[in-house]
Amino acid sequence: MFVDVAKIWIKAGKGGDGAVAFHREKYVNAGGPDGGDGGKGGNIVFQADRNLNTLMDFRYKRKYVAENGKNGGTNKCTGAGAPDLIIKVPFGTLIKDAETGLLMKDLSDDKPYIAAHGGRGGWGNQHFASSTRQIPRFSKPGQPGEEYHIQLELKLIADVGLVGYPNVGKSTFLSVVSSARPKIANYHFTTMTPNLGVVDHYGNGYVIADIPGIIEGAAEGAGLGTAFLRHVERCRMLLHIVDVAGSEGRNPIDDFETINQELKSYSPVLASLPQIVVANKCDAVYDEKIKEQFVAHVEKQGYPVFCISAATREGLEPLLAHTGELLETLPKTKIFESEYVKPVEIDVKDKGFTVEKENGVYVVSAEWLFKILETIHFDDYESLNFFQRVLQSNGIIKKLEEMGIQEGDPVRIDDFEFDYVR
Ligand SMILES: Nc1nc2c(ncn2[C@@H]2O[C@H](COP(=O)(O)OP(=O)(O)OP(=O)(O)O)[C@@H](O)[C@H]2O)c(=O)[nH]1
Ligand SMILES: [Mg+2]
Repeated sequence: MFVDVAKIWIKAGKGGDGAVAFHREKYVNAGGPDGGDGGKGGNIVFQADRNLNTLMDFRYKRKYVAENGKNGGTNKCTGAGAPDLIIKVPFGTLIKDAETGLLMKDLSDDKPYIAAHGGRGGWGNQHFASSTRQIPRFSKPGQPGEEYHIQLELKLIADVGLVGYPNVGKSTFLSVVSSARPKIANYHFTTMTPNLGVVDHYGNGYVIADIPGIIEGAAEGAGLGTAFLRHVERCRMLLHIVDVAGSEGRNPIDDFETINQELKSYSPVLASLPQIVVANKCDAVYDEKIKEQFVAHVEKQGYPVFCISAATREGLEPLLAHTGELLETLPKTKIFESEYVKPVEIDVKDKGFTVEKENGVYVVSAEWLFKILETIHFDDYESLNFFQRVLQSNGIIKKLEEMGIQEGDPVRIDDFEFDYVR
């Protein structure tokens, strides 16, 4: 079964809690705090996989929860971090925040994407000792993991999209220009799910997507509707296939206009893609005049048009060559830009802060800074440097100096206390 949309819930692991412990050793009195930090919770990671082509698995399993980090131990032992939970999806899967509908990531390459970050482990009491607080009897709990309701949406990756009425020969065309073997039959909606085929044109391969036929009113749900058009949305161009033999008594000009109208109401961007018009079933034309009128009609609108017969394979070569040449001039397959900004990043925009002096300690208050603080690893030089830069660039250091801070004076931010070093 082909499934191209799914809703799931993902939750990254919680960070392990920090430990409260004190150094114990024979003959050593009142050892310092040595409670280790909690380990990081597992992330939820999406990874595109070439062996997958449907989101069907997500119909059956809808909850994805990564493991929690382990708690910190004595002796400055950091708890073990939890492994990432990796979710495999087909190439071309869009990951959206289901609540806002905003795109988090278009998974169109091999790079893994962390959709939900595991919580950071809490600090053990080893970090909370300072000149004014030598016996910290507390540690920090691990941070919760991020969680999201996610909408997955597959948009196949192809260069060329085949569009047209049902039964005009789209699948037949795909079967004669590529090694794909879609179902072909003389009735409407033979094709119920998209098929991909690769055209090997003088070593310059391109991918064609064959989708179900479209009929008048498709935008309102007639026939199979227009939902399948999502699979040609990132195509670079369209081949618009029209039955010019009038095998079903319809007029090819009307068919052509109807389809273009349906494309437009689905997406103006899709409708404005370069189109090559393919007049198919030329072997079975009973009224040359209808065909000629059709060709004149589309040419007048500026479309290139090729008369072919997918059944007898006539006229394919010039069409494939022209398609290959046109593709060389077109931009690459569309990768959709992320629109989603994590709420924390929004909060951080407000960079106000206050500094007060309480019993000789410089106390810095700033909600946004607490959030950054939670992400800092104080054992890590890079991380610490980053934190220094944050304090510097937001004027906090300047403010402390204005207040007369001296080397070695204690500074407290949230629960974290450290000695000021120039
Ligand atoms: N005479 C003739 N018949 C053709 C040609 N191309 C396709 N057909 C026939 O037209 C019918 C429909 O072909 P399909 O390839 O299944 O058409 P489709 O556009 O994929 O149809 P849907 O999947 O239902 O939208 C089949 O009976 C084909 O054999 C052609 O060039 N000439
Ligand atoms: Mg078909």
